[in-house]
Amino acid sequence: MTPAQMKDAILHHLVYTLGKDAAHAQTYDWRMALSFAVRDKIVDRWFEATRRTYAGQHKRVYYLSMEFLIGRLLKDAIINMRLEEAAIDALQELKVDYQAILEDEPDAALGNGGLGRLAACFMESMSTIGCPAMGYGIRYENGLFRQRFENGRQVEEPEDWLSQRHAWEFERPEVSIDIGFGGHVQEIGKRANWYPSEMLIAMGHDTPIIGWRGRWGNTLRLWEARPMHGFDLQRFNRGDYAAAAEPEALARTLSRVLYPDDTTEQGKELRLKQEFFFTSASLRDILRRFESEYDDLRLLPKKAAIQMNDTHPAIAGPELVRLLVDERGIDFEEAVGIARNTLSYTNHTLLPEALERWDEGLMGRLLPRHLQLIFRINELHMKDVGTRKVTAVDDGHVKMGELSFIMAHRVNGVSALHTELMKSTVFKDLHELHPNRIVNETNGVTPRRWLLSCNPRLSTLITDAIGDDWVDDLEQLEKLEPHIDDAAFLESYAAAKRQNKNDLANWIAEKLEVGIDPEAIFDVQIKRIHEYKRQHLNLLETIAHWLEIRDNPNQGWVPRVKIFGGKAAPGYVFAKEIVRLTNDVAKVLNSDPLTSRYLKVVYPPNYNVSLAEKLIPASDLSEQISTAGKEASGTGNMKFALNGALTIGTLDGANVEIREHVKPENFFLFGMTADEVMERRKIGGHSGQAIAADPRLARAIEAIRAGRFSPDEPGRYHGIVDNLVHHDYFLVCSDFTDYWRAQREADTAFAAPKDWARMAAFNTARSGWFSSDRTIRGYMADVWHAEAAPTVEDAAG
Ligand code: TH1
Repeated sequence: MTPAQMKDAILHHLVYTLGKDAAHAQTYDWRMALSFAVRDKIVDRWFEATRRTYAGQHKRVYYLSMEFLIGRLLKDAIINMRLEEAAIDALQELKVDYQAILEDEPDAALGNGGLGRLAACFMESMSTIGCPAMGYGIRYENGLFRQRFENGRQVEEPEDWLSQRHAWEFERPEVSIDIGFGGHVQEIGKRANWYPSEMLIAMGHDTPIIGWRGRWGNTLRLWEARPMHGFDLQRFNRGDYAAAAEPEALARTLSRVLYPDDTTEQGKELRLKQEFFFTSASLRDILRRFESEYDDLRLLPKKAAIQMNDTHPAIAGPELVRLLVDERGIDFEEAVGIARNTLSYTNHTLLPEALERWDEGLMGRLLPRHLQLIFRINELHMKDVGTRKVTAVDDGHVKMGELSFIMAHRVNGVSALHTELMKSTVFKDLHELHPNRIVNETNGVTPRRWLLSCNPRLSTLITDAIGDDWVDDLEQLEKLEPHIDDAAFLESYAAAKRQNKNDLANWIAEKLEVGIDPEAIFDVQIKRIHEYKRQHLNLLETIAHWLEIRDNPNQGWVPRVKIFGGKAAPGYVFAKEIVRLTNDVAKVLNSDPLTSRYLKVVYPPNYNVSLAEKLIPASDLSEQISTAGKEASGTGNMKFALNGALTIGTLDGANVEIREHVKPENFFLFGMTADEVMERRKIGGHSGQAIAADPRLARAIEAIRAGRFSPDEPGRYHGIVDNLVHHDYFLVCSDFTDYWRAQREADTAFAAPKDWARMAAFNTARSGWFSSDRTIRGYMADVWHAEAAPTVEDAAG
């Protein structure tokens, strides 16, 4: 596409799709016009991929996920379609600011954190590889809340990304599926009829996900809940206006909001309804498509692989069995076999507070037939393995992890360590009974968004050095290794980082009115706020460091900017206190004339995908400091390493594998191992001992306790202090001393800029393995038994 053609396409959409003339068009109008122009190009390729999948009778992968944290889509589409030059030139001629258009797009925040972002990276990688696939989820009207700070405290505001027209989706009223809840079951012989008491409609909305070079495109189908019957005209005519609108409002509640809890489980009825709503709609859509092509349901596992992203779609097991047995007359045991061979399950966490369990009473009320089937599935499994030791129903609860395991032919963990811990802890008994079921698929991230698009300076440098094959095959980054000994290359590498830091410093100055020194170490911790992720460990080290600088302000300290980003779940009190403490610490430190040129704290609000794209390319140090054994994988850790930030981290999740790849000397390791953590917890008074042994830690805790960061309310953080001193389940105090040591090692290393650049470049060169393309190939081979389809030729741009 030439710039002139692009310009025509933009103007065409401006006038005929948006009904605006160029003289009066706003940024929004230009953004929509550009999006539609790009979308047109995508559609042909997307159709072609669909045609080929049908024609070649390829196996399809169905990725069922409660969350797809896709973020902005315009730049991704432009880059993957190789339309960037055409778009920039066309807009220049039209005198429209390209960057402003990109920034105008709201983030599609249909996820909480890593689990949802992983699903988004997977969608992009499946399209890049040419794996015929479809993502299924919920089209939340309100995605993850917007975070604002008021006097340091987090305030949540609704996220209304759909208040403007969404340029990327196609509404599919013809794909409307009725979903039932409640009611009763009538058994007739071996089959049963379920008569739900409440019905609503799931309507599909399709977003094309285009792969790199436009060679393939898959669909993300998100369900919107709609009332079965519109509003009640009789009631309306009687003057009862609110009641007339009630059924509609009730149904819509189902796809209204994303639950804002990351790795914690609330056990709310509406959540179970959301889970069944999208899982059932997806399965019926899958079976409808399968039956349009094949007439033998026993072929299902050969032609479809259905992935359950965590246990949120775990009702897929019983629902698929129900659809096969009750609606198609297949024998129960055979149905369980077909379902199991089709389904697989990814576990993303071992935290007990995250494992879903549903009260039998609730389950029986909402899904009476499913509860019956769960009992039968459980009985059959116990009969098959010859033991009653493991069970999916226990103590009046349905345990969704066990149910998923029993109903899946493969169960995977998301990093090597996490997978081993699955085998030895949460799924120990099930693993012994099914030793081949658990496999590992270490997470990955898409290099298109997380390097090519977010870090153009580094991308250009890489392409100049080794060509651009790395974009399809990230392990080619290893070819950078010989360049790392080349002083000119290292200088350019450092210059790119420095320019990214300048950009970020300017942005922070403008948005937060805090001046930061681009020469300082940019030390970044961005992720959901959670005790196990230990933002408070980072804060304690910050405070201890501040106090030490104050003792001796003229001692040539290595300047540092601590950058935090992340949201706390609205009901998670401890996390919200950490948010407030971070803001309070920032206030005190940033205004301290003795220390502020050496140490600043910035906490931009509303951390999301777009902010990550700004922060990661400008980072020097990546904080991955969870208590060992608690972070299943992490994926931010990979994005940082790829963009040349060094990690300071524990041996947790994928940090272990990152360290192996980038080599121990290019990684600041600290802290206890997962085994040591388990041992340490057994020691009574472990935190008291740690505090007594480290005066720096004692002083930092005392500063918080005495109200140095909350002089107007000295007791504000006594909750945090008590937790640290008396409980400290996540062993913040016990890991502090070693963390401090590693931080000072980072200072020393940073003071030698050439060596630092070398280590950073080595991180980039060795991070190729963490591409989600590699992860997806792993799933295709070990879990889905699916092959890539022949893709179309490259988009010429
Ligand atoms: C995260 C894990 O905490 C993280 O370590 C991992 O990298 C990521 O998943 C992707 O695998 C999880 N997010 C959630 C969210 C919910 C429930 C459980 C998990 S685990 C709602």
